[in-house]
Amino acid sequence: MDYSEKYIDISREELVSKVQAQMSEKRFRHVLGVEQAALQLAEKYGASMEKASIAALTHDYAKERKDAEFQETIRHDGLDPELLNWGNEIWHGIVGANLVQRELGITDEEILQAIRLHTTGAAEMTLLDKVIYVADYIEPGRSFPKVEEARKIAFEDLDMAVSYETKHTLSYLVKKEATIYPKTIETYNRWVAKK
Ligand code: DGI
Ligand code: FE
Ligand code: FE
Repeated sequence: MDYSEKYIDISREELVSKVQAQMSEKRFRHVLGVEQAALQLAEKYGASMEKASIAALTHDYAKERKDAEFQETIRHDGLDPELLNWGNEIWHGIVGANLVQRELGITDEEILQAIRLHTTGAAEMTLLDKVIYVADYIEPGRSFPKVEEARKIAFEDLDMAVSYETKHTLSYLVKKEATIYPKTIETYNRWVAKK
């Protein structure tokens, strides 16, 4: 795909190499899978394919950074200090978006927000946020028991796919007795809970 240079001043190929340099081969394959799924969803639902490609390629850009770098970024960028109570799973999107902005020069707020929300979702999600959130869950490399069902729903009704993913992620976290990030609960209340 050719980028218009509106959102990033390098080509897709150059972005792919920069992303590859940040992560393991396995995670890089995941990222390419997310891009593939995101492009299909963007095409089906009418989101920007270029923004979907850039957000998908960068969504896990910071995932292999050390905790100390995230902690330093939270302090340096003046992000909510409450974030310091969390860990890589929550930081790599929310804090990672700032590293993407700084290091790759991406300033488009829609792209940055899709990166920020990709792990937890949110009560309010744009079409691009949903595309990235769902693509991350259904990309071709994912293999968990209900992934085929999630893929089917994703191409029938994107909001239902957000709901399906949120419900299953939350029940997985509860089963593990993981600490639930408040935004994850907000996502559940908006997209899953019966009104
Ligand atoms: O980065 P990926 O592995 O591609 O996927 P992701 O960013 O959607 O999720 C990363 C991890 O974050 C995954 O193991 C689930 C976890 N997670 C999602 N919501 C929460 C969470 N972990 C905690 N502790 N609390 C949450 O609310
Ligand atoms: Fe992630
Ligand atoms: Fe991911």
